Amino acid sequence: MTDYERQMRRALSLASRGPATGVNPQVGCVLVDETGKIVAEGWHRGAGTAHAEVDALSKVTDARGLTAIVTLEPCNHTGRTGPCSVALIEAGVSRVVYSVSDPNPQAGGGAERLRAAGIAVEGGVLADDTEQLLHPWLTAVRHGRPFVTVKWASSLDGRAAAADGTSQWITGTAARQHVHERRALADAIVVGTGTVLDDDPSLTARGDAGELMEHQPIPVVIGERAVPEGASLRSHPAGLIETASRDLGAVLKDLYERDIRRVFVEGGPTLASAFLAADLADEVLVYLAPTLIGGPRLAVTDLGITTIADQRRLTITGLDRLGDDIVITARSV
Ligand code: AOF
Ligand code: ZN
Repeated sequence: MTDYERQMRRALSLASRGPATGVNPQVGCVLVDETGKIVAEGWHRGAGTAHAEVDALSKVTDARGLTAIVTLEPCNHTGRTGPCSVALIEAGVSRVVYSVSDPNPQAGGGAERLRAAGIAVEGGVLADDTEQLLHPWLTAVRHGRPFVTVKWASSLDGRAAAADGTSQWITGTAARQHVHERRALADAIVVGTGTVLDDDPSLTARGDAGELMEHQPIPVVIGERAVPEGASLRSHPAGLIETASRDLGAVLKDLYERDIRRVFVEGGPTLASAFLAADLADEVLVYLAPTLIGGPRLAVTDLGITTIADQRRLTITGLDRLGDDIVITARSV
């Protein structure tokens, strides 16, 4: 491992201290002297707070001649805070080493601006690691819509409910707790009105003892029927977004404009299938219970695929046992 890689590893670990949700990415930065010693560390704590580079720079009195190792290309814009490229130039650093280019069209161009100011700039260090850490954020910004996880729970034979519609409970408590942890990694939870009317879900992210987690994604209900006055969702701590649009691409674009970068689609089969059919699912999260139900209530319905050549191949990125159940994460290739 080179020195830059070792220092980038540290910057990545600092980055992961920041919030995984919200409009801004997790970013870390270390400043090193000419002997390779880390003299300052910084990380980003969420939108509106200092960027990682500025946080690190604030820890030294004189940054002249130092090298900045940063997990994302320094930004070049004035957003909620000023441009990091300019902060690094003014501080007098002599070299900037970053991992992944910033795909945000408003913020990009930092590397060029630094080079134009005579600073040595190198990108791509530990790029695979950063791509993995920031996968949902990078995917969202590259597509200009939130990263979409579609979740369902089913029997081993792929059913989400029995013929009469009863579905509680197919999976066990460990799987259900896992769902809460995954909800808390999203900015929004999306459901159809059918699920709201049938189940009256609260859609909060709760811990083992039923307590509310610190971060609560906002519920988004898609459908023409209104959410009833007394519905549990009406007292959700993060508020409620309702939309009657059937155009899922337009719904996602609207959510992106509201600074939502990660959505968790939770129900039910009709909505999950609509996201899958529209090719708007970046990831599926499938809970499989060792039970057989049979019958017509499939977890995923028609995807518009009529011949095997059109099947949608995925790559499995995660596989775990949760009590008696299995959880599989898979992504589009
Ligand atoms: C960096 N370092 O630590 C972060 C960056 O609204 P702002 O000012 O917070 O800018 C947000 C954008 O800046 C964000 O979308 C991303 O492109 C970049 N984030 N850049 O150099 C950081 N958090
Ligand atoms: Zn910045």
